[in-house]
Amino acid sequence: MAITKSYPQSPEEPLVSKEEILNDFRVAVTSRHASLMGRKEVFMGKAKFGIFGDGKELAQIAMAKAFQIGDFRSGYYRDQTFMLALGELSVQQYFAQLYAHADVNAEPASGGRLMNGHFATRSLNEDGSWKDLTKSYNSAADISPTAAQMPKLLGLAYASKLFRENKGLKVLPQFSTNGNEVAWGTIGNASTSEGMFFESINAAGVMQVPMVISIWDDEYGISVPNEFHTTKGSISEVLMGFQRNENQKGIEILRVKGWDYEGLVQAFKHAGQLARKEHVPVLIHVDEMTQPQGHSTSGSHERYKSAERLQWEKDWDCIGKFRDYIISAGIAKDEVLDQIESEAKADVKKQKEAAWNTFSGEIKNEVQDVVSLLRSTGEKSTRKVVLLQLADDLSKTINPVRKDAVTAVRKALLALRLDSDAVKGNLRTWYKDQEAKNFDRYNSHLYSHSEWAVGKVKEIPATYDEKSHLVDGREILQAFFDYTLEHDPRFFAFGEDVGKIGDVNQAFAGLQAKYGEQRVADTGIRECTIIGQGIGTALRGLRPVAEIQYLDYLLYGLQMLSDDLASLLYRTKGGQKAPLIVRTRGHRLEGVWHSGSPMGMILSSLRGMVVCVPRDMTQAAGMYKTLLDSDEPAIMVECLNGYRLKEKMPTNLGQYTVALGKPEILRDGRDLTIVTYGSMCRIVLDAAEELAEIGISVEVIDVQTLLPFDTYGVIGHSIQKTNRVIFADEDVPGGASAFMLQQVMDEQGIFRHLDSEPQTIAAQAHRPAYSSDGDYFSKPSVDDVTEKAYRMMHEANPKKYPVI
Ligand SMILES: Cc1ncc(C[n+]2csc(CCOP(=O)(O)OP(=O)(O)O)c2C)c(N)n1
Ligand SMILES: [Mg+2]
Repeated sequence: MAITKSYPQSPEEPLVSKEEILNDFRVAVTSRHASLMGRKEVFMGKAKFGIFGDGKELAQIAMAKAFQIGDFRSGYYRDQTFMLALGELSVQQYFAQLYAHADVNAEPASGGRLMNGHFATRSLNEDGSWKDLTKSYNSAADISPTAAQMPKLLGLAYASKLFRENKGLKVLPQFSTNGNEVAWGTIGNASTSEGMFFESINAAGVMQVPMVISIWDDEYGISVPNEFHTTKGSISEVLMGFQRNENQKGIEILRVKGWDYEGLVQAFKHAGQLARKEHVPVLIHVDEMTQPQGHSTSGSHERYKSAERLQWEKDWDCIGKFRDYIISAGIAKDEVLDQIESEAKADVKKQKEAAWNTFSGEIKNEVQDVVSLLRSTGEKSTRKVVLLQLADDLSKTINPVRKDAVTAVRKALLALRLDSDAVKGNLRTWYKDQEAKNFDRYNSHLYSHSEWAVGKVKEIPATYDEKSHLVDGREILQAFFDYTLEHDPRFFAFGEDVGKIGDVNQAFAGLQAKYGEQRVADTGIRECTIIGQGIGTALRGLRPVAEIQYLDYLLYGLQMLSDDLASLLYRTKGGQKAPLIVRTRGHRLEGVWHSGSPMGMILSSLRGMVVCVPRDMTQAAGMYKTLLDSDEPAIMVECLNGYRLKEKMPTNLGQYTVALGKPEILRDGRDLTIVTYGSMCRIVLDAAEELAEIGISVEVIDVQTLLPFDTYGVIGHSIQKTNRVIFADEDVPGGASAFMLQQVMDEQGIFRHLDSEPQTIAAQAHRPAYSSDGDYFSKPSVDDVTEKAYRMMHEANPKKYPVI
């Protein structure tokens, strides 16, 4: 091993008492037996997939010792022992997740929505309000993509820095005790090859945040050994340039073996103290770990590990080594350890059975209800044979799941289509009942259900007086941010060039000087971790605005937004929220990478977030206010070409709101409705003016938000009047214009009101070419909109509107 690091030790003062060591042994073997039995459950067909924490037990027990109330974890699927050691997971809950028990009382991390090995604590009360996070052990909700736990880890740690350094946050005692909380991360050795790992490590070193990141190194990432993952085959060795020294800040890097109980306890204790006290990031490379059962239930490691390696893993198994240590240190004899182990094993078995009985019991009851309903309905119906067959098949299903009962009922209802309501009424009622229950089990919580849902924020119109003068759009945002920084201590903003110059379009100009670096901050060029910084701080009760300089660069952060933020409320079934606002600017300006409008991409990947597309900065400021009064995560796409356009300064900035999901009619018309948003509003309004001159009356609607989409039915109402509609934007064809059409067709039943085929206007399928002509030939112009509308009218009345 190239680096061995020493950390302060005090041999005369025992780190851990005898009782604690024996308890640690109990936790370790409990966890191990949970892994062993978990794998068997999958092979018996009682669960679909399993991934376990065997081989990583000892380090996690050490980490749990250093983890304090108020701290946060952001880790991955191997961390069951840590969660068990903290008491934040019971073996029964562990198995409930393995079986996918769709009930938060049985499976509090995700209500059965996530595969096993995805851990989370619940930060929210049932009504969506925050709990006191300083009184609990906290674990951010895990996600599966490797290394994606890293960016939000940075944010969780950054929050401590803000809580410690920003005195204005003392008014929020339920989220922090003077920034003493450490954010603890875990990651597998192979996953450190991901870019977001390096981005997070670098940012942590720059920002000096209290984060302890542990690498569980078992030499493999599924079948691929370290030599294919990591330069020099050792992550701590390659990271040595980050090591802090007397003259330079950086990261404290420790290395310790996964079977070395004392070494682990010392390393984690030291790391925790350093991070907590001095806000220094620490990396602990825990190597020589094993995987007794291989990677997961999907395959066996005998296929790719040599006999020699497999033998080594047996010899260096951390629990075996722990046992040797306990015996050689004279703490306990073999018999005592055997006794502990057999008790632990029996306990795991008991809890596993309890989990299975509660999970399968519920389903068995549903199945029995359906079998008897099918039989009793069959007796009365003309389709007796079919129904009795369905009942028979269902009653014989081994390990039935909920779907088996529901699908039998749906098939029965189809078979009974000609039977009377009296015959099939009971089956129908059962199905309707279950539909509501299953919606709650599997589909709820994509958006907030709380009193702070965006739809519940009171609409307050902007006001103006005779002194309201025309200013650049960016000045409206600047005044809004100024007001909000003054009045809302939770609010802060960061991003590339946001701090000193107040963003590239100067909506924060002068505000860092006025409110300090904790409120308006520059970051490195690292979109992925800018998003993570936002998610982590929002998870801890703050209200960050994370800026992505141009919409086109959102792609770097999109994975975090999609996998983590957008799915957070859903995948925890209301257990966690992170009301982050992502601020960016897009639509038309200049060239391939500064004028994108990939709204379809956003819509497809960010369900669970609010998507605001304001046409100007007045609307944007009102939307920001609505979002800050709500508890939902959002993305705000400001118009890139709008910062210097003149708008009238409202008198109630920081107070007025914009109702989200409520389109605004910008121009009344009779012949045709054009629905649009963002920078296209002005283009469509200009086209409407041109069309008015030739006698075509166009109603122009700005949707304002794409998610939620027209929850007020404004567009359908307009189409009932005009009977014609075009959806226009500057995304690619089939992007957000197609989304708007689908929404109005499916949700507002407009088909019967249409006299013309509904149409879309979009940009060319390629990226926009550079400069004014590039824009004209790439993006929809006033001419394009006018002609498309005219052609629609020509088809309706060729005499009045001849071919042009
Ligand atoms: C982004 C992404 N790529 C690939 C995978 C599939 N995958 C799951 S675990 C894994 C190996 C991870 O190995 P390591 O980080 O060493 O953790 P270990 O499982 O060994 O503890 C891979 C490739 C994934 N989950 N996410
Ligand atoms: Mg590994």
